[in-house]
Amino acid sequence: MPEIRHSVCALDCPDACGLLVQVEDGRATRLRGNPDHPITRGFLCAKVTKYLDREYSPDRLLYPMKRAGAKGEGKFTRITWDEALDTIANRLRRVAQEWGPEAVLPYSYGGSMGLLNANGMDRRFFHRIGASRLDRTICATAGAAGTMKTQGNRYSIAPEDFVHARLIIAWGANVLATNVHLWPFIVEARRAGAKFIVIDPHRNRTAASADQHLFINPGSDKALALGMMHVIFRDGLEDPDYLSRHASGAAELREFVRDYTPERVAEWTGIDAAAIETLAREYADTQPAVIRLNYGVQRNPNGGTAVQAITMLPVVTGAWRHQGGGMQLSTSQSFTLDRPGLEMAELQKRSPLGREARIVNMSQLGHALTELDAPPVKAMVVYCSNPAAVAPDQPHVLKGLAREDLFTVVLEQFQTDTADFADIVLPSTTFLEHTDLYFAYGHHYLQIARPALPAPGEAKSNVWVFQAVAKRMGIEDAELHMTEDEMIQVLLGSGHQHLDGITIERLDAEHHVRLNLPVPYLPFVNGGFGGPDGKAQLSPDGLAYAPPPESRLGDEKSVYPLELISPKAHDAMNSTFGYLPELDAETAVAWLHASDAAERGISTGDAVRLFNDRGEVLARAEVDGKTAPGVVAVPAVRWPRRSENRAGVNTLIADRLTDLGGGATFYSCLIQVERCADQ
Ligand SMILES: Nc1nc2c(c(=O)[nH]1)N[C@H]1C(S)=C(S)[C@@H](COP(=O)(O)OP(=O)(O)OC[C@H]3O[C@@H](n4cnc5c(=O)[nH]c(N)nc54)[C@H](O)[C@@H]3O)O[C@H]1N2
Ligand SMILES: Nc1nc2c(c(=O)[nH]1)N[C@H]1C(S)=C(S)[C@@H](COP(=O)(O)OP(=O)(O)OC[C@H]3O[C@@H](n4cnc5c(=O)[nH]c(N)nc54)[C@H](O)[C@@H]3O)O[C@H]1N2
Ligand code: SF4
Ligand SMILES: [Mo]
Repeated sequence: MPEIRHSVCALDCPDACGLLVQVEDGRATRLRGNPDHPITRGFLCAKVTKYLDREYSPDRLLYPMKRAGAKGEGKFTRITWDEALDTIANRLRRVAQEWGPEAVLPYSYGGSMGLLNANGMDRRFFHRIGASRLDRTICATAGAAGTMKTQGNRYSIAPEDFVHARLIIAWGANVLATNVHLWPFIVEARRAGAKFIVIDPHRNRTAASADQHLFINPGSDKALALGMMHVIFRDGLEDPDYLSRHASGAAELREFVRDYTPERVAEWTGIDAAAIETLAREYADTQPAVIRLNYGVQRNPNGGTAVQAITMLPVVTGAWRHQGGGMQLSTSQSFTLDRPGLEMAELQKRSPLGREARIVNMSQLGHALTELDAPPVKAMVVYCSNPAAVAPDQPHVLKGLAREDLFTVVLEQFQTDTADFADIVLPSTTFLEHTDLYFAYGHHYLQIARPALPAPGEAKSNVWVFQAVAKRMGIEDAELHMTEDEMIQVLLGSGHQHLDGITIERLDAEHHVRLNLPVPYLPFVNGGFGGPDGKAQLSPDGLAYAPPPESRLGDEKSVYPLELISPKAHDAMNSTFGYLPELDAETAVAWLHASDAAERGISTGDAVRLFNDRGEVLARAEVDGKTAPGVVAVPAVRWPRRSENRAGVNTLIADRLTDLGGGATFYSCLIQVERCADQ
């Protein structure tokens, strides 16, 4: 008889699906979505439906290894865990003695969303040794900062409430690819008559399925939001009662947006003035109206203030009053777990450093590894991330990783490019093999997962590794040797009302437990904003629009005429499935507009080179009008080692930061495209 075990998908996705793993004779034979999970509803995305292939892939890393060739070459020999742990403990100790503990840099992001394995014992370990602190900016900090500016907190409506909306705008949000469990709620709303509009520079599957798709120039969303507010105030479509009770700065905002006429905004955004007028009026006149904003809008130098401006819209129109109205960017702040208690920044005081360590921005890793001084980075420990593929300014990242004097440890499931540059590679468990607690950034259910499958070979969880290294370094502090359940107890012990009644026993019994939020959950129906006066902040300080410097309208003069975006691939999860050759069908492709292709003598299927001063990337052209003229899209992220010249799309992308939140600006890049000569 097959046994069914519960788990949770740990990939970096808002849906945080509940999983059912069918196990026969100790081996998983089927993976499916939990039909009882109110958001998962029994189905999974295409990539995780096939996750057992990844779980049992012959390419899984099974044993600790040490480097046996040049950095980057990928030659390794098997060693024991004893040797691996001793080497790491000795090198980290030596680096700290010689250069100071801040010469050690942790590097991690979203390979797993598990709180214990990616945001728990690792943090305690690095704080306790006094390592540099990593500012984890690569994905969402610009949007978080922009939301905070307007709302003062980051609450969002629940996905279930989208069914009540009568107008839904997916704004820089590729729902069908990156958040597919929202889709059934959108379908239900549309059946009841809702209109679905997509604002995106790329006609992806979501845009192609919409009632209306507005092609927007990358990085011009702030201008569009200001233009919409111009029309709304000009035509008296705002909600004066909501504004007077729950917002401050509305009068200044009204003055400020007078300059943002639809005609002016049309020039920046590439959306014609009449369409901007219609969009604004439809948005203000239709209730409930909801904006599904996603992180696509904030990966450009205007990204933080763009989100700040967009989050003003439902305040101005009072959309927050209605069930199914308002905004969803991330639901994560509703999970008021005791994260500080888990991470224990105070352990820095107990470290040899004795104070707070310096902060290194992960979006500028190339700079950190090649230019940072006092102290330079001399040791790096990478887990849940593949910076050689995902970080901007790839040439400098690879140059830094190739440094002979840099000691690099990589905890991985697969032999990524980053692992190729390691001195020591440690085999990691997958989410099906270890215990963890999961919040979600697209719904309101907290979940626990216990190991559903045995770890293959000698793979270990990150929690185990950081505890073991601490022991080898002679660090016996109890905080570094807690059990996983003790760490979960800490997380649940914040005392916040959203966690009322949620215990580890309940999580184990029910697998997913809804946060203690009212039904329906209307976060701002009666105000409730987090600013000092409890009101939404509409002051337009810092909101003036200028095109991104590195864009066709930008002031950074460039000989490169095309704007490059590299949004998420449908069948990928950042670089997580990059070992699969079949993924190249999506991630080795450059979508070009027919006019740009014709000018360059390029047809579908041609080998092309994309280049700028930073480097060159090889791809295959697809010409089909999925972008507007002047815009090229390359779905991300291909493993550099899968390409002929070991250069992924991030080769072309600068390490410039966003205006708020210090985020990466992946979707702000100028390039030229050429047909490869010899074909
Ligand atoms: N299938 C799949 N799912 C994923 C991921 C994946 O790699 N693949 N990655 C996960 C991660 S880490 C994240 S952060 C989320 C992200 O989820 P999303 O934010 O939905 O994904 P992105 O592709 O980054 O951006 C969304 C859309 O924004 C568009 N866009 C780019 N620039 C602009 C702009 O300036 N303005 C506007 N309006 N739109 C713009 C892109 O063309 C894209 O269609 O998805 C998660 N889910
Ligand atoms: N050009 C371009 N670049 C981008 C983006 C883009 O849209 N375009 N998106 C950016 C965004 S939004 C993000 S979030 C980043 C994502 O960047 P990352 O979070 O670094 O990338 P992933 O590829 O999701 O995962 C990294 C690795 O984690 C490993 N992993 C998974 N689980 C575990 C575990 O439990 N333990 C250990 N040790 N390892 C584990 C996986 O095997 C995988 O190789 O990429 C960014 N880079
Ligand atoms: S990647 Fe997202 S949609 Fe796919 S199974 Fe995981 S949580 Fe669900
Ligand atoms: Mo992300």
